[in-house]
Amino acid sequence: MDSNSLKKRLEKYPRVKLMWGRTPIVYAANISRELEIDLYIKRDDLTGLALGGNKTRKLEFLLGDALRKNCDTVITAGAVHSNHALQTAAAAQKLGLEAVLVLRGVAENKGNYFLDRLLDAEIRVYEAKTGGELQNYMEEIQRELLAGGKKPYLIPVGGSSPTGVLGYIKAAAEIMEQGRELNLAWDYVVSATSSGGTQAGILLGLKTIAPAVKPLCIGVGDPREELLAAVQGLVQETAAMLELEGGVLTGAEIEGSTIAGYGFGGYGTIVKEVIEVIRYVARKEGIYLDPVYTGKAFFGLLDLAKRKIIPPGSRVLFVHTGGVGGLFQYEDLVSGMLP
Ligand code: 5PA
Repeated sequence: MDSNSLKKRLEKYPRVKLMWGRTPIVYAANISRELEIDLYIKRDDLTGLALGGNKTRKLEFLLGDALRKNCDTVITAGAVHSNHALQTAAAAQKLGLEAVLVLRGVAENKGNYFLDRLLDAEIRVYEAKTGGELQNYMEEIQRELLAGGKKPYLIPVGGSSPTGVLGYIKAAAEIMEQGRELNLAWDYVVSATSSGGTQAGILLGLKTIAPAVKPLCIGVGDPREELLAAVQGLVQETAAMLELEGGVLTGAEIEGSTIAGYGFGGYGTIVKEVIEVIRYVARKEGIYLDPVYTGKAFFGLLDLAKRKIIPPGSRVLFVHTGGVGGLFQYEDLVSGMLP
């Protein structure tokens, strides 16, 4: 199937425009020279909503669905520094919907949490340990709002529902179109993966329109089995929504594209090796990565290229999924790691 036919299939799902347009792809000339690969960066950190990031793409479809269902309030969840929560609150406010953020951790008045407060989002912070616990709190709030006559729309952690995945199916089509315009056939598309929605969209989208391109989705410390199960489920359900039965990936294909070993002890751990990578990319290309997702994913990319698992001469697209607000959440910790 070609990218236009894939985009046609997306048209039956409502979408609100939150992106400025297509995000740019830039050539990382200095890093390319050092790694002996051709490295391009897709600037999904520049989507145009709040601080930008991958959630904008998912929210275009999620909030399209919420508006079609006449909902008036959006509930979502994440860690206290969640990029997804910030993006959701910003998008909801812009569209005239109320936003309730269900956050876990310790609230400190900085980073994304501070930006959430500037948006006047309703924030509830819990000491929950897992995403599952947050889901229960969200459902409790949903019942509360329904009883009060509201029409809530619940978005899971990371916006990783099949409707959210549609955003990264569209991104896969965009990546292939831009490749054609640049006269480039991508060998690899590399991104961070956490709640699995971005990965599911990239895998299913590429498998459908560009099966020769190899996706490498780098885990950032979440439990691998849970991630694989989430991606498998999302791929299946999204394929059914778009009638892409031929595009469904096998468990082995999903496992093969899910790269472990770069979580540095677990989700949200801030480590010096990753800060070194953030400094390197900032110095070489003038682009900031974040310490929780894109910094770890880029560490993985550098390591795979140095070990020639990504062979010299490969054309590699790194998807910068945003998250720069995270640097300000951990300003003190990161400052202590600087030389
Ligand atoms: C996140 C996730 P997925 O969740 O779709 O796998 O995307 C991973 C990812 N890059 C990549 C950035 C900057 C991200 O923020 N963020 C979550 C959040 O709550 O912000 C879902 C965890």
